[in-house]
Amino acid sequence: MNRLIAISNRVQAAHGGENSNRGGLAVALSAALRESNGIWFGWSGEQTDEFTGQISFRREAGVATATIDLEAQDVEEYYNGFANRTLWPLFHYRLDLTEIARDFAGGYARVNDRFAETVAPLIEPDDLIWVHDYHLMPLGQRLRERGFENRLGFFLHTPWPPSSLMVSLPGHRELVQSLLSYDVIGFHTDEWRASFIDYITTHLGADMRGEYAHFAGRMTRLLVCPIGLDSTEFMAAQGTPAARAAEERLITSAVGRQVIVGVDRLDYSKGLQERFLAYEQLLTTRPDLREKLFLLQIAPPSRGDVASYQQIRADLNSLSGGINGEFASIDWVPVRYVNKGYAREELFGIYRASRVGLVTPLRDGMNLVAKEYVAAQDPEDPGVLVLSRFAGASVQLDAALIINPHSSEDMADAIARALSMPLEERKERHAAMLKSVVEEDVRWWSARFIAALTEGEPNEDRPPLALASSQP
Ligand code: GDG
Repeated sequence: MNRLIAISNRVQAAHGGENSNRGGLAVALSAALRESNGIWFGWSGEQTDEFTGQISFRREAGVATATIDLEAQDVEEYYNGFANRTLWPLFHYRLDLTEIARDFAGGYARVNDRFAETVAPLIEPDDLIWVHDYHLMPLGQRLRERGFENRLGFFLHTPWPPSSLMVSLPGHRELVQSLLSYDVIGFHTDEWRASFIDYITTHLGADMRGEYAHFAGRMTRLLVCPIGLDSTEFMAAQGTPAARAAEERLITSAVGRQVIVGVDRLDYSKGLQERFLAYEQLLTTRPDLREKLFLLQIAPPSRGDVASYQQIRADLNSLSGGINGEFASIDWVPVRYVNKGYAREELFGIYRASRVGLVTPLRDGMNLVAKEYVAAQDPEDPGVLVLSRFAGASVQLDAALIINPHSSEDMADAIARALSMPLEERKERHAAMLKSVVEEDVRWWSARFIAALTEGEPNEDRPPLALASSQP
């Protein structure tokens, strides 16, 4: 296997902790990086007075990491700015929250240049380079400009928005065009890929032949490659003291009531307000269910420097307070709303103790919580997943109760149906979903992407190389 260089905004292998999402990407990439003696390059998360390009090398859990510090202005314009205040809302169809500012775009270009400049000396001619996510879209082109002809791949972890939204971003053409410097671009679903194809054919005049986009003499494979869970690692939590303690603690405190659980980063894309409103609707229209259930919402804060995230936090405090004020009794609190993170093993126990898993984003590239909820269930007595049709996960997990998160009534009905679903139906639905969670896991995902990226790898879809050179 050629050596792999993974590049992402943050290097997750280097940072653990309760709020981190170490499970998925870190494990998948770490395995591939170890196997190929590769390197994971990214921002350290630290700020420095003046950018020096100095790289800190470390080895963690057998993975070589290389990180750089960024200046305060970089963090403000590139990370808090263009990445989190422009691209994230735009890519989640939230034009109302998308902030357009030239400083942000400038900071984004500068940091992508800084990444290219700093990682360049680490790259050997045969290395495979795999860039991750919306923070680093132009990086491939920046490397090509520096003369690198390595195989370059890019994976988008978010949705790709419809072209009618994409064109509201100043400089959208240059940005999307820069993506066509990669050899492979991966998307979670056909829908995100189709939106991308619509954009490049309509606005750039690119030409699609099979899975390949042809543009300016290059061809780029557009791959649907849904990320999976590290199901082996996650399911190994079963029976550990931490998982058991969390499960027992929740069951004991539930005193016979059914638990409905939600676990989400505190983010407007996750549809938390709509979820709380649907739950309120359920308590209003089904008085018979009151006192027989409660909603446990775990929502560790994220991106607290961005105003829209402060706003959602305030909204949720007020919504949960309102529901509790209206419906609680002396020994029943209908919403347990927790703004802190739990260790992964504890999460396993919490999912397992819950009869309903509520995953109701308004828009989500994939959503790994849905897969975690399925993986944590007891196959002999599984809970029911209620899943938004707007999460990429709904393609593979179509045996969930699929809902429209914009409809409180739809969501409330699905929760009620989940609570009374007969054991046989629960088992059937769960078995179908578990199969996909286990078979299409995170190793399957990274192996699939790396196979597409590796030149010379057997690949029937791939047109002969002569085709590429015959392009204008
Ligand atoms: C992006 C895309 C795509 C949450 N609370 C705690 C905790 N978490 C973990 C979950 C899960 C992860 O965070 C969240 O992953 P998601 O996939 O749900 O969402 P994003 O963070 O938005 O990720 C998404 C993903 O990239 C991968 O491509 O699926 O669509 O938006 O693993 O368990 N982890 C711990 N404690 C918590 O309290 N330890």
